[in-house]
Amino acid sequence: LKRLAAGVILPGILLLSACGSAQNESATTDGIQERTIKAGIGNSKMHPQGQGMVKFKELLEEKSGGKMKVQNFFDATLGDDQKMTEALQGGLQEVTVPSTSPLVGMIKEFGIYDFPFVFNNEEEAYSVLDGAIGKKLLDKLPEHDLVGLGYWENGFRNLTNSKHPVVTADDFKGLKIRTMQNEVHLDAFSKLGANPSPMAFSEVFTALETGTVDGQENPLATIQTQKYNEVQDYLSLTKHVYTPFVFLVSKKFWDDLSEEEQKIMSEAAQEAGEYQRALNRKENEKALKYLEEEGMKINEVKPEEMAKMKEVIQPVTDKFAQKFGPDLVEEMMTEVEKVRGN
Ligand code: 2Q2
Repeated sequence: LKRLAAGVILPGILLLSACGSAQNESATTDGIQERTIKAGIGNSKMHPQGQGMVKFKELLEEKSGGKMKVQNFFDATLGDDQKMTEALQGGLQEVTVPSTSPLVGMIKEFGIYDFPFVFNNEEEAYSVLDGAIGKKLLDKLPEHDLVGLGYWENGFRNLTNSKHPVVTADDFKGLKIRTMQNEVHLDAFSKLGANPSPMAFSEVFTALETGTVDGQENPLATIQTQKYNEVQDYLSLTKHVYTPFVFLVSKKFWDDLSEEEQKIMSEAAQEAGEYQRALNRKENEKALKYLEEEGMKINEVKPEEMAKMKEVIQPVTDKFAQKFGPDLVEEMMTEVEKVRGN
């Protein structure tokens, strides 16, 4: 009888507890429906941004009890930043995490992040992005059928080219440089005497390989994962702009979510963003060593030369500050001074 009882009772208890936990599980996830989220980026899966998307997928699937599934697409297979952002606006894709720079044609205020030599380090950038200013810009997204869940890190941009080292402000003269599709970058490189050529990210490697352009500028992890070292001889550590990524969600999709679904999606994007920023900084350190081992001729740029570059570009910054909102620019500079002063 004991054996029988044990036989019957135990599974019964297990069944009950299973039901119970199943019951609990459905209780914690009853505001969550089965959903599939197409998430596309331009970088590769191995890039810190790609690893951030893998983390986002893990976190959201875990938080939703497996109901909200993320399909990640890398290497611009769903298109470049502008195309994927338009797909979100049309409700054809749910998530993308572009640089803010190619979106300035749509949300002009994002252009303040393209001003050169504003931030000395990542902490200064985070104080602006994660504070009132960053939020002000995210709050402009819904009117463009987009929702912004925070900023990830593309990072400080450095120049590569196939002609010569860039050590002084004069060294940009005559270089054909690919830029993002962004009017501030275009004007700034023109002011330095370069010949800027705006193009989408996925076209850059071929343009460098064929010599259509002499150079490009991107953070170190991107230079490594895009294998630009195979078609570029010189790397100059200009650190001329800090570019953020912005985590975008289609508003059409977002408005259909329950409060609970919105909450866990925000949490997943935020937590994956913290992970991605830390990974990006680590990978940038490793990329520098890798690129040196791969034979790139690397040069630092002296602070006084950076100051000279900033001075040459100042008329461009002043022009766009008027366009993007002088108060907003003033607020950003004040925030940076405050953090720098601490
Ligand atoms: O130079 C670029 O275009 C890159 O910095 C990209 O903005 C970035 O890598 C991603 O937005 C590409 O999807």
